[in-house]
Amino acid sequence: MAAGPGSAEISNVPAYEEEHFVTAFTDHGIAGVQKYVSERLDAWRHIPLDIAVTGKTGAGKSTYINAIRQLKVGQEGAAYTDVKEATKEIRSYKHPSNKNIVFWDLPGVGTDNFKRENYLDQVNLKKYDFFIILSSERFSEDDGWLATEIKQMGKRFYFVRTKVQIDIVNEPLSRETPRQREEILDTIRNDCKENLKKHELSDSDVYLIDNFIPDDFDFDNLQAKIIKDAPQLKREAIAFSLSGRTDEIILQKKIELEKRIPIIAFASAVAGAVPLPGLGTSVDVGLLGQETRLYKKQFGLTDEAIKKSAQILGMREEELKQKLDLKTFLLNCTTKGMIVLLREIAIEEAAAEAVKFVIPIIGSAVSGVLSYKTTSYCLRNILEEMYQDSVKINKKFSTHLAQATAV
Ligand SMILES: Nc1nc2c(ncn2[C@@H]2O[C@H](COP(=O)(O)OP(=O)(O)OP(=O)(O)O)[C@@H](O)[C@H]2O)c(=O)[nH]1
Ligand SMILES: [Mg+2]
Repeated sequence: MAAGPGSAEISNVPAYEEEHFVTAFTDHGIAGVQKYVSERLDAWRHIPLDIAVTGKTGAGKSTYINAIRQLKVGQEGAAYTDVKEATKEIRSYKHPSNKNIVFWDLPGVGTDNFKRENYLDQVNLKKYDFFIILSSERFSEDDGWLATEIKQMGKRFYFVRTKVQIDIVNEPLSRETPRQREEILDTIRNDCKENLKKHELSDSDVYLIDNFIPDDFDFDNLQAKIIKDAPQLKREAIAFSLSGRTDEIILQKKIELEKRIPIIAFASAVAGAVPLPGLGTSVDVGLLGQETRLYKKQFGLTDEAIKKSAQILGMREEELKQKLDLKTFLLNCTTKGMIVLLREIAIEEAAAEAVKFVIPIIGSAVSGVLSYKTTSYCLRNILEEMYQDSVKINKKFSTHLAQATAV
């Protein structure tokens, strides 16, 4: 957009956000900016996302949805699965931490009830945002057909081969000279790719999973890729709703959280900031505390989450915090806590940051710019520390898992 009065150059606020800020301010003043920012920060919770899980009967569609929702058949709300054709009508399942993300459990293609020629109309493929095609054992003609139809509709799909642990367990039972795990997985992956290539779908990624071992194989990589591919708001919605604990997912969460910082810093500079006695600047500490709470939740660093992690690792909470040298559990997200933190984080450091920019609406007014810089400096520090803590816990989980499986 064209630069507004007194704003020659904007550095940190993305252009599409900036436009909204200026409109909100022009139309409704500071109250308008406050309203916009609060709605914008919460928007990810309300973005609808419809994910279709499709594939042949028995491929593991319903079991995959249960795995995402951490449920087993028989538990309340779990999808019904069976060793025979199980899902005979389309059902939807809400994501456990975001009711607007909906997984659609589609019946298997190619059964008597859902023949290929009627399948597309019966399941109304057009209504979904993207597709997860599950395939078990051999790549089938139906798999190739489904992938082609989805691609022709201009929609995205992820090709997933399920039940890979069975192949690994079967190997020594069936071969005189069993192959190593990686070799088996490569063989499966290459076979899927070759078959997709035959359907002119050579650019499709293939994910290998086992629904009963979601901590292993590509289960989390698939989720991370889905986030990367999604448009911005949907990407936030997925990233903030995931519960996976791989480095990749933690990193994706950090990337998405980082993008919110200029918005919060901007809000702090323009509206709602309270002067901080003795600090020479104003910061919206309420917003700062609210965002820090979100970080804690996202990185599994709430008191409750740390307690659960300690239990899984067979440690006492205090022991976990000390051994991993966790820093952020001390962070108090109340207004008072945030003011203490702001005092601790050298405000001069924030002010001295070399970034030169002018903020829309407030131009280069010293107080506004300082507030922006302080808020953004502070949030970036908190985010980095929490990210590091989360990575440390994740590493500990990985070694714990490796030790447990080695026994
Ligand atoms: N070992 C293993 N078994 C799986 C996996 N996924 C599914 N199963 C089993 O495979 C069978 C079929 O799974 P479902 O989830 O019912 O398959 P579906 O694709 O929903 O089948 P329909 O509803 O008939 O279309 C069940 O016995 C599951 O327990 C997996 O990743 N590993
Ligand atoms: Mg099913």
